[in-house]
Amino acid sequence: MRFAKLALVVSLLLALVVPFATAQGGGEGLTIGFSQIGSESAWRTAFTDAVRAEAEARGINLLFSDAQQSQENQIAAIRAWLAQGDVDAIILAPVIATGWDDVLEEAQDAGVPVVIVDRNVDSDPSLYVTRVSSDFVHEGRLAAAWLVQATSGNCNVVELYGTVGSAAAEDRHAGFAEVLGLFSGMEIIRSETGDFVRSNGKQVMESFLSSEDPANICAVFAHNDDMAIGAIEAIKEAGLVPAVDILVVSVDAIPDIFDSMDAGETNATVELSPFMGGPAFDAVVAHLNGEELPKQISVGGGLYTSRAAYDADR
Ligand code: GZL
Repeated sequence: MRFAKLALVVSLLLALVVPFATAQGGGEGLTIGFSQIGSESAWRTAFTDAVRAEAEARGINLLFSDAQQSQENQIAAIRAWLAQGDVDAIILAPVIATGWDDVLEEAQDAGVPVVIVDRNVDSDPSLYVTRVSSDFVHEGRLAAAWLVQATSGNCNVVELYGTVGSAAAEDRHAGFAEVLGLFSGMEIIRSETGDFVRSNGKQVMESFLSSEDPANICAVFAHNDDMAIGAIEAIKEAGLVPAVDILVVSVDAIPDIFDSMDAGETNATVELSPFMGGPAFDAVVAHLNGEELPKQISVGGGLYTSRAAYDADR
């Protein structure tokens, strides 16, 4: 492997995302609407629980809407809060990137600031205060860098894609494909959406295993751990050994993936912090105090191949 490529791989594995520091705490007495995508994955549920706990700790009156992965439901919830006129701010976790201009303009016209969390919107940044999120492209690059070094740059990969049109899926794919493209022996031979859902991950992996020669599948890259866990079940039911016959790398670092790692059934996961509520509430408070904020506040996460390494970083 040429030195330059190796240097890139190592640099990606060592890169850190330094979160932007805002004033900590505050928000007591505020009423904030939280439009959450749904409960499609264990990470999403952990994210919801963390936001609720943070609001409780700060004395924030949190109005919560679970959109069941429907943008229509998210927009309806935001419009209801605007009509009631009883929210000081809105936190939006957008299911997909497009289609938010109108409702964000309505919120701005109503004087209700919006903070984007997690996935992205393709609307003009003037329509929201800031976005608190991880760097999805970096997550994809990290996963690819680990796979390149684990296979010496020779691997046919099947990809379990997240929700079509979501920034998380689009950007994880982009980062993963960018690094793979540097190595002629690395190729994504199949890619299909499992919508970030565990059962879909199993079904799609079953279809890969029945339509491809399993001996030709070196690894599976799942855009989240839930789909990876579904894929692990499919690999085992096909009589193959996950993490050995077919390497497994994914994103989120949920507790269940470390159970799989302990069992030797998965290889690596990239951490996605569920603790975005604090920075989001801090951004609301800062904005309401008239402070200027950057348009991106990052939460970081590294790649882990063992529970011990993950626990050591807590
Ligand atoms: C990514 C987030 C994704 C998680 C999945 O930030 O939007 O959505 O990786 C979840 O678990 O469904």
